[in-house]
Amino acid sequence: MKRYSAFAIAREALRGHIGWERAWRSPEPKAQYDVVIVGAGGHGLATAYYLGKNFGITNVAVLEKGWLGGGNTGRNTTIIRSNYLQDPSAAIYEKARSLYETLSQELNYNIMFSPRGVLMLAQTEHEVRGYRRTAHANSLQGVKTEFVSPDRVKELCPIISLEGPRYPVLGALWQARAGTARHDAVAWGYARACSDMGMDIIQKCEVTGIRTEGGKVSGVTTTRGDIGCGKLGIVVAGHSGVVAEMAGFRLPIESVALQALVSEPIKPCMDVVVMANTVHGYMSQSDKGEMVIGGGADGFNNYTQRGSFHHVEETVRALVETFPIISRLKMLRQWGGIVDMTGDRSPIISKTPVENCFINCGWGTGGFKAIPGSGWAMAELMAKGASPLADGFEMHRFREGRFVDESVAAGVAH
Ligand code: FAD
Ligand code: PYC
Repeated sequence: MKRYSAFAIAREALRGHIGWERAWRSPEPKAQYDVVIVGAGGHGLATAYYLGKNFGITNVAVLEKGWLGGGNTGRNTTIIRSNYLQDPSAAIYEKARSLYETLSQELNYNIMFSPRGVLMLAQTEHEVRGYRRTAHANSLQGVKTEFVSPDRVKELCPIISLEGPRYPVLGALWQARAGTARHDAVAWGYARACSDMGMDIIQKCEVTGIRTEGGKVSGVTTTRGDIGCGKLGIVVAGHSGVVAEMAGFRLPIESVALQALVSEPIKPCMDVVVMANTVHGYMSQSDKGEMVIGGGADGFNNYTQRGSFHHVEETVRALVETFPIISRLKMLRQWGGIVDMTGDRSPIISKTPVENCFINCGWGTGGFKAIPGSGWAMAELMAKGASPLADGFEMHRFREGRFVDESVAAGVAH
């Protein structure tokens, strides 16, 4: 694959852009692969990429029922941070954040990583104590965060109202190297790199069944025919329960809609990300100038990719009291994604009861930030049978009561 560069842009500009190649191939599925990954979201594609890059395993197919990146990866609000509380979480989220820092160069694809900093506002004494505790835990974990004063919050984000009609801003957990990235570019960049390594990314190919022989996975049934495989990775987020059932096991996962919205574009007014979890809303400004906004998840299980109206109203109300400047902004569009929630709000990266069948799911409302670290861990687990980064995230932890409780750090009420 030809490299993208400033020189290539200049060359193509001069010759009418006739020389750009397709970013990835669209091959017909083969009868057999060493590894099949179900789901071409960020986590599935990153798994395939690190299988090739770190372990030289390239006879890989990634099967996607819709279009690449069309699930939650292309629907999220792109917040990247690693300020979690528990050690296993800090390890995998910080690995992901640090990989994001150089991902554009590594993939030769501009994922527009913007380490603009994330503020998580503390608006009650309880939150102040909680975030101070997180900052202490993070310093022991080697994750750079700090608890900052209201004055510093105002300095970092002048459009915030510190008083608020209901809750004052008492401080914030600040991670300066956290930020955002262009969500679908992350999927596209990994896809292009996988295709370049000879892997097959097959879109419009829904997995409808999982075949086993003697308790071991042997392949999948799809809308484009049967495909055999030595190992299978299920990485389908909101549909994890459905696909696990095809393999004959159940997951402690609930699927609900989480939604987001964007405003009309305005001049630059905010160069950090703010999460206000008490009033409950979060906001950042995109490079186009739109305010990117999100709130809570639906309170009932569903598979819609829309979300309900009352969340839009509650979220906008919360953000208007935090940022009065946006009160007359028009909202442009709204959408939703189906997120996969576990009881402890931590992911599952695990072997399953079916031999050679692995699962990566449960990222719920917060998996975009984890994509590179999750792919790294899942690839290692699939190639070697164990990964230090996946330790603690096994699915049997729920049976044994070994939770990795991140319900506060998840940052989104559910
Ligand atoms: P997906 O991107 O959903 O990919 C799974 C793929 O599997 C889909 O493309 C789907 O079509 C495919 N699939 C399903 N079933 C089958 C089948 N049977 N056969 C073949 N393919 C199948 N996280 C953050 O870190 N920061 C945020 O700011 C943030 N904001 C969010 C805002 C919203 C509105 C939403 C919905 C989510 C947000 N998240 C955020 C969460 C994040 O988007 C997800 O955790 C993450 O994108 C999950 O990636 P994935 O690759 O596992 O899933
Ligand atoms: O995990 O940081 C997060 C997040 C923000 C919005 C949705 N998820």
